[in-house]
Amino acid sequence: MKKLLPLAVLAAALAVSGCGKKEGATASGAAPKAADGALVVKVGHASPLTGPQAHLGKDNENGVRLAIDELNGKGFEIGGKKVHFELLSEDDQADPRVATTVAKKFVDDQVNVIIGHLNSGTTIPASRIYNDAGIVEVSPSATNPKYTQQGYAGAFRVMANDVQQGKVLGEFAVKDMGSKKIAIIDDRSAYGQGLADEFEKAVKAAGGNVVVREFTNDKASDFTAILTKIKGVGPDLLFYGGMDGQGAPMTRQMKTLGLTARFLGGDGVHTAEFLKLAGAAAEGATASLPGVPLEAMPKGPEFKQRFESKYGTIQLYAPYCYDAVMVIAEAMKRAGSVESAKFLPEMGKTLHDGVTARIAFDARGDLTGGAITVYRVEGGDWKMVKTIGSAPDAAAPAP
Ligand code: ABU
Repeated sequence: MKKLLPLAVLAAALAVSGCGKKEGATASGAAPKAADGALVVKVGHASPLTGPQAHLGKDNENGVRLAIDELNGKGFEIGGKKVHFELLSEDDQADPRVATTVAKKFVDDQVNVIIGHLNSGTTIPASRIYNDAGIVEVSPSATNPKYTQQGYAGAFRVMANDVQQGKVLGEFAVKDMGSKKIAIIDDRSAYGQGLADEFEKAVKAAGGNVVVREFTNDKASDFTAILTKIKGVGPDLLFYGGMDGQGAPMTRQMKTLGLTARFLGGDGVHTAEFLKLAGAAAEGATASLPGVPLEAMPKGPEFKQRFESKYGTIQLYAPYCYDAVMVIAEAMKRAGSVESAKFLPEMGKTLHDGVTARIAFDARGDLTGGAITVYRVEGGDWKMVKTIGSAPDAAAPAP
């Protein structure tokens, strides 16, 4: 049991109860009001909105935006008062240093909650700042387990993590794909390296053989040197821990070099952008999603239609961002308050039938029973191979 209230939240709780602080006020200021008199709830969102991951960052931002627009559109009330959710979105450039600057800005802006950041490498350092300020953070996409292992009371995640994902991928490579000689490349990011480490552990536990391990970085575009070296070892599978901006050109360069190993990656390559960038070289590529297929969820297809009619093709994490906002809104509603000191205890009681899963959190703030789905590119599209782990209980009654 690690969920201890941070000092800032305890201080805010005392201020609320002892000093008659106004409902909706953040840790250091008065409650802002919208033009119609509604209480303003500031939702901070951070992701890379420029650079090679901008397509994913915009996807996340639009997932948050859709949720907020729908809540505002239906006149959502908290504690009997109409609230207006306001999106404050910042570009962290997928850079840990920029992310901490963004986090400090959000603290200064007195946001009520954070949805983000997109990357594990930005989420982990930023989370310390949010914890110190007593701000609740829900990550829709950062899968490195360390994020929720730091003991921060306000840190939550709405998808499975890379211990779960790496285990499934390692076992899948050895048992399902029958791989005998496995090569690994990672991008040295918290996500890419962390997932590759978990994958390697699982391969070895399943009796598999890792014959070579190389690394690149999350800005690279030319992998000729490491792929040539790897070709010399003759692997039958190449696992890449990293994002689509590198994974896609890597598959093209594998073809050019005559490296016939099958390509396997994590959620960072399971995107629409990967298909576009890799073209014909994507065919046969396998990748995972730390969740269940959207189509398999009761509200999934309808969400997809609603989202895509406004923002275009879902890249990857938009539905998780949408769910993250809804989880927060419900916790605030149950608490009758938008103050973290009051709604944080409600976060642990979450039982939300979302678009992506039936969402509940364990003591660390991780999604309970997170499933992993394996996909393969066939005919130019991602096709589900199998889902491993807890399937959502669609029939369960809503709370
Ligand atoms: N989950 C993969 C992309 C985001 C991250 O964890 O860095």
